[in-house]
Amino acid sequence: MRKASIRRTCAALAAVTSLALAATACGGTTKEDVKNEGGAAASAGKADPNAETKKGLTVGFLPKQVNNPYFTTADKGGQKAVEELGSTYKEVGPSSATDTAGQVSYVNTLTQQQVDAMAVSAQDPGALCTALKQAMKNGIKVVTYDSDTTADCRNAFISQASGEDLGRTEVQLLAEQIDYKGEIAILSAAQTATNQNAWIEFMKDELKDPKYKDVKLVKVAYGNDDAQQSFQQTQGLLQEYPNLKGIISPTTVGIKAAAQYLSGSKYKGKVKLTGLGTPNDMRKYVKNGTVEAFELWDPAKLGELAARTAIALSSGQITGKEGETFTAGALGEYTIGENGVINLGKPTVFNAENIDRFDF
Ligand code: RAM
Repeated sequence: MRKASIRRTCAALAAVTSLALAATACGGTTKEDVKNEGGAAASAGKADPNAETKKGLTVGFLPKQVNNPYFTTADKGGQKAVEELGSTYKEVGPSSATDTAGQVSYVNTLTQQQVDAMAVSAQDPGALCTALKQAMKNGIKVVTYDSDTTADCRNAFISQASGEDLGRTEVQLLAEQIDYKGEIAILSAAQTATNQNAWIEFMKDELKDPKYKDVKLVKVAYGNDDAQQSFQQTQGLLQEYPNLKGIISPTTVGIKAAAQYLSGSKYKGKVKLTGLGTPNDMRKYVKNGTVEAFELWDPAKLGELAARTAIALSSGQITGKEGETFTAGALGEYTIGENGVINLGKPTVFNAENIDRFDF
């Protein structure tokens, strides 16, 4: 059977049978697929940095949540790059950040549609793995962006910044604002979100430093990247911990909802808030004194790097192995790091002085 027809059969099988069965039936290519020196490094053979960039590919983007402005901006960056490179872009995805089953079925749909590559932001690291492995077995290149799976379930992960930098700097930003003293809480997104949980681990580790001996993390709350739930969780935190001095919300939806609650309450300017937000969402809260400083990367560039990586993988310029390099258009040259991770760069800290220079 020719590769294309194996691919079609397997995709159809995956769509109509249980995935485990399809995986067994289509599992004949394991030697090629299993080699794992970076990400899944699922493609056989060596990278050819001089290979031509393929045109006419189809690249599917599957964000955690489609109606989240952060992902709208990220995916538009992806779309622009895909189209500039002469390929076709499509986006699918759930409208809730806790619809893990929905994400799995979108992966299966993209596999069935035989896209050439997909860029996925994982709601849950484990849940997507079987479906993503199935996609890779069908010759589809898989990159995760924003929120990773485990390394064997994708070819590369496009990380917004080093997780360690993000976790530690958010604690540093808040601690300075509360003079290194008092109770703090974290308002996160979904409890399963890989990116959020990685950052929270680094926050906890940062707090072990003796300079934070008077700072106490009292609770991690989850607003599920839903505006209303995040607002209510903030309200609940203040009710439960009336002495709370600060909140870190490492999610664009969470920090915006928390700022909205604080700014209309007696806690405005007293309970400090930092985390990850977009300048356009947060501008008014910086200007009205609710928020001093927060950080983020440029989501459009994250999407662009995900798209360019997906196309470089599909073109054979990289395989996802540590040490490979490629040029991502105007973003410049990137080197694949350990476990197939590619870091976009350093995040920007926004405050009253610089926020008007940014528009996203
Ligand atoms: C939300 C999502 C996303 C995260 C940003 C900071 O939009 O949770 O995964 O990276 O915030």
